[in-house]
Amino acid sequence: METWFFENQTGNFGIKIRIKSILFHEFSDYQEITIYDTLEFGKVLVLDKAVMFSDKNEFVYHEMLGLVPLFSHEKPERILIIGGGDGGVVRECLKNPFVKHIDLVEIDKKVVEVSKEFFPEIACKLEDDKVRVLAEDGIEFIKNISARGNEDEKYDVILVDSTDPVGPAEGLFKRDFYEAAYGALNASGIFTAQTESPFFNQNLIKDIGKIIKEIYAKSSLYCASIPVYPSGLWSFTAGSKKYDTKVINESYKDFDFGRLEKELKYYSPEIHHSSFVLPNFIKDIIK
Ligand code: AG3
Repeated sequence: METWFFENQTGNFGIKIRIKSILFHEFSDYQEITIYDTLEFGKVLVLDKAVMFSDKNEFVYHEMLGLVPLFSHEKPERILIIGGGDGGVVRECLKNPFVKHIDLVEIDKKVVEVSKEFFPEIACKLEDDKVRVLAEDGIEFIKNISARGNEDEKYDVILVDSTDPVGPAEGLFKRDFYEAAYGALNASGIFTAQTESPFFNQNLIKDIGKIIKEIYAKSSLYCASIPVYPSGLWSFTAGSKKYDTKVINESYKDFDFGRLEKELKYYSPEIHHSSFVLPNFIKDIIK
């Protein structure tokens, strides 16, 4: 008998993935967590019925969310990741030579636990000496840092690796969160968030783009192709106090990207630049 998992992505459209078995299923304090073993994509993590990643193509999202902002920053030493309990973005950030410390603030500690158990290649750096994992509410965390105004606590880069803007992640798509993130960043800090599909979430991308433009000196949007996400095309929105996120910072002019080639399956200096080249319909969304 064939068994399929369906994700209803828009209410009128979705994807189906043929599954070999269900490896894990549980309701945590925050969400429904399911892990499938699938024929096409290997293991797949599903939160509240939405696919978060698959073994076969997680690299696209994690490399692009982690590396584009970091390599446009001159010296990203302190990083904050909100969400991302699977550890994929942590793994990527540690490929940047300047990173000294990463705080990962994931509200649902169950996501961290199951990722370590079922996705060791993704969660592989969660125990690294440079990494601190906190099971806290990311919104509160950022608001507190911003309110305290203690320069030593602030970050060079803040990354939001969230689920869709429903349920536990809703507040991560709101203006007061973006303002608090600004306050928790150093004077030349960069903020980047995953901002859904340019085909299906145009209003969301437009609204976030507008807010980021108002708050930050520079704003930008870049895309990557992720087969298991709604429409397969995904957007990331960046706000920057100083650096141009579209270009790799001069501080990497002697950095040997070739050395990372084996570890990087999507990101490269060429992809960094080309991911900001947008088709007209996306330019229209953010203009
Ligand atoms: N976070 C973004 C997943 C959004 C996918 N949406 C959907 N399938 N409806 C992924 C977290 C990976 N660290």
